[in-house]
Amino acid sequence: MARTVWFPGHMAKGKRQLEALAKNIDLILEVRDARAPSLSSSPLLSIFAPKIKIWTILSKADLADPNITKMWTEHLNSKGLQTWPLDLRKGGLKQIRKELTEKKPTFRDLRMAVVGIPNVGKSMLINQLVGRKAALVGGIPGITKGVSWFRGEGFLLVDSPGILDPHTDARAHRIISWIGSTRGQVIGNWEEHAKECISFLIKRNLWQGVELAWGIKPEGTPAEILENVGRRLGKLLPGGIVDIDLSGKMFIDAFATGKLGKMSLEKPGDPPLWESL
Ligand SMILES: Nc1nc2c(ncn2[C@@H]2O[C@H](COP(=O)(O)OP(=O)(O)OP(=O)(O)O)[C@@H](O)[C@H]2O)c(=O)[nH]1
Ligand SMILES: [Mg+2]
Repeated sequence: MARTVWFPGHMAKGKRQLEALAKNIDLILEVRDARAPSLSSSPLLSIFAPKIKIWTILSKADLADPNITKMWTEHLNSKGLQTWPLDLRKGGLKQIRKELTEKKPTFRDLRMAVVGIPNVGKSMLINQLVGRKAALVGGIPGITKGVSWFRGEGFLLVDSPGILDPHTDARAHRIISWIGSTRGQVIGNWEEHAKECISFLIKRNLWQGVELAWGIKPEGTPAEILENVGRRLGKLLPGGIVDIDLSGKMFIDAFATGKLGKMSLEKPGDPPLWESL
């Protein structure tokens, strides 16, 4: 029987470790995925004192619709969260570094915690800020397993494991798997995930990227469309039958890594995404 959410032991441990050091933090860097900034917000912010300032990093901005990212940036800024949309692979953190220098206390380093759900780019942000490959980065969620400190010029940063809220609606966890932030296979099978994602994209008028990438039209049932994806990608079993499970995985992986074009799943003020599943 498939579990509905993914909350392995290292998340519970990471949360306890962060709670233990929360009172030593001057600034929180919360990393969210620019394609779904509300869905990908961290469930951990409540462990920090409310007076601690939060900066929001909208990572993977290169995979999101730039106009919608601009709307999010304005929206989050207006809520008092200083917001930075970034392609963390490229850098562009000069302004952040400058502002961090201005925030440094006189007699000690500035202490920051980097928090966020899995696979949003927390460790990559740390590497960009310290200017070297210090933290382990990887394309699957659950790479960072514990809390560790890194030193930059005038600041200390704590990296933490990606942590999900196990109490969030199971449908939210399914969408989180589309952006690569939970282990999809833990919460369902690839075929079902892909079919749900296909019907969501068609319903939301977000199919153009798939058509451009693979020349597949949004015609037929999600099952038929997924079969077309499998044929297009050559994912065939002996006898020419499409390997539907593998095709589903390929579809979700391509979506998560931006191969199906720039896509934003939600706008500020939208009802929770999972309600439309
Ligand atoms: N396209 C794109 N990819 C990014 C960006 N930031 C991170 N990535 C990719 O996202 C994946 C996850 O990056 P990590 O830094 O390991 O993410 P994390 O949040 O530390 O992940 P966990 O430790 O598993 O929670 C890697 O494959 C990165 O190359 C970005 O801004 N744009
Ligand atoms: Mg990490």
